[in-house]
Amino acid sequence: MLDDTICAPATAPVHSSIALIRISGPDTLRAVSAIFSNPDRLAPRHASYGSVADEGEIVDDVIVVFYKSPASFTGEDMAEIGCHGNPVIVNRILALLLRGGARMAGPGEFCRRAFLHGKMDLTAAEAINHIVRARSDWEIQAAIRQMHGSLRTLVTAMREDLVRLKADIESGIDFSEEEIEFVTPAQARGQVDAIRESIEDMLRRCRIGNRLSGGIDVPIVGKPNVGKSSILNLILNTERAIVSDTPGTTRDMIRESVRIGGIELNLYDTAGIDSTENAIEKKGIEFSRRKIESSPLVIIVLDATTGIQDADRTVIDHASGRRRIYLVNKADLAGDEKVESVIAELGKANALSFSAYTGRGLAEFESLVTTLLRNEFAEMKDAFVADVRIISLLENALVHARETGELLSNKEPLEIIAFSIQEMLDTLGEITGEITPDDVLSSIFDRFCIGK
Ligand SMILES: Nc1nc2c(ncn2[C@@H]2O[C@H](COP(=O)(O)OP(=O)(O)OP(=O)(O)O)[C@@H](O)[C@H]2O)c(=O)[nH]1
Ligand SMILES: [Mg+2]
Repeated sequence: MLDDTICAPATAPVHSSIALIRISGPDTLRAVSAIFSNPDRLAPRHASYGSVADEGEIVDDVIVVFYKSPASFTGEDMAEIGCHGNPVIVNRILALLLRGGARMAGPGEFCRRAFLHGKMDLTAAEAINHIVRARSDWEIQAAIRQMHGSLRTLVTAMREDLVRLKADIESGIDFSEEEIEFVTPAQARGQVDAIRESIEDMLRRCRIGNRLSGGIDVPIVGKPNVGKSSILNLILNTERAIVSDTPGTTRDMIRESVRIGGIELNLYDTAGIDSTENAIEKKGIEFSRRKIESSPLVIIVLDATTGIQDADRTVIDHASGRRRIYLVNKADLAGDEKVESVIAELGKANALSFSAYTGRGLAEFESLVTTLLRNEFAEMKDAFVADVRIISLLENALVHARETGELLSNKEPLEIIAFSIQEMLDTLGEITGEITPDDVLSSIFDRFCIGK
């Protein structure tokens, strides 16, 4: 249904300085002219000042920008009405547009129309959704690159290579009796291998993006009562976790997100790790262990007043092989000499004198986290903001690529090889949306906001 005209607020329904209403579809100019005081001034890509009135009563003074098809976001006639940022005003203007024959847009409907009119491919549309939802600087940058075609360019190039290879192979089929080989089996194998490697590389980059877009998991671990919950509260600057001098206070894992150095971290306050007979505590400890194993960075908290004990060594053992930061906590109580001896005993870098009470060490901690993660995730720079849809399509394409390679090696009939290449082509085509069933489109755009 592209012959109707849709409208929606593009800004959140809150009190703010300005709000924006979008309209798209063939009836845009008429619908806007009907409610705008200066319809004669509506020229494409010009901001026109005037007011919107409802039966003689002014609703608000507004700026209207009209976009003439096809030079608009959706590719259709479009308009944007900028009014004062009050949800009551926005709703009244929308009601007038609806009365004039427009209909409320569903989630992502503007993007969907842009896609259907060839204004963008699916990787760009999905990137726009990521730009709106991203919580880290790197993700915004990756999403903008993707909106500009970083992923599409690779997929398109790969498909062009495959189309050529398939044509060569099919020509081989046509002339098979005359024994003319357009491409030798070794050449074909080489080309398929190169494409398989490109798919593997794209998959790797998509997986990095997918893993990082939810934030990086960083558990705070240590034996009971060392100050893990106090440290979480300090970093978050709120009283999120219960702190008490009773060892074993934290039993359930607490997860809170925080941004450090432009990177989203999911901090986990965990149950203190110790040998315990208490069943509930044991479960909490088991969770902590598993979290350590699945996280790229672990914060190990030690109590400077007690020094390193057996329970601490157990924790340190659990985290071996992980990237670690040691916080030698309660430095305010222990005094510098004691703290230094604990740091010396650790004998490792990344140990900081810390106090959850005074905030000592917090700035150093934040810059250490940034440095460690910058190194660890240098790859962020070329990650794609792909979700499961793209990842599973790439996985399927990889299966077909391996299959095609084997068929070539086994000198299977050329028709079968050509068919396998076609499957790879179709799968890759779904990534950009060249070949995409309607229900897939709905499931993609339904996740967008209204007005997007
Ligand atoms: N003086 C001082 N006391 C601290 C510091 N950090 C924590 N404490 C105290 O140490 C006790 C334990 O703190 P928690 O934050 O509950 O420790 P925890 O590691 O979460 O403990 P469990 O959840 O039981 O494993 C509380 O009485 C805190 O007030 C610190 O830096 N200095
Ligand atoms: Mg605790």
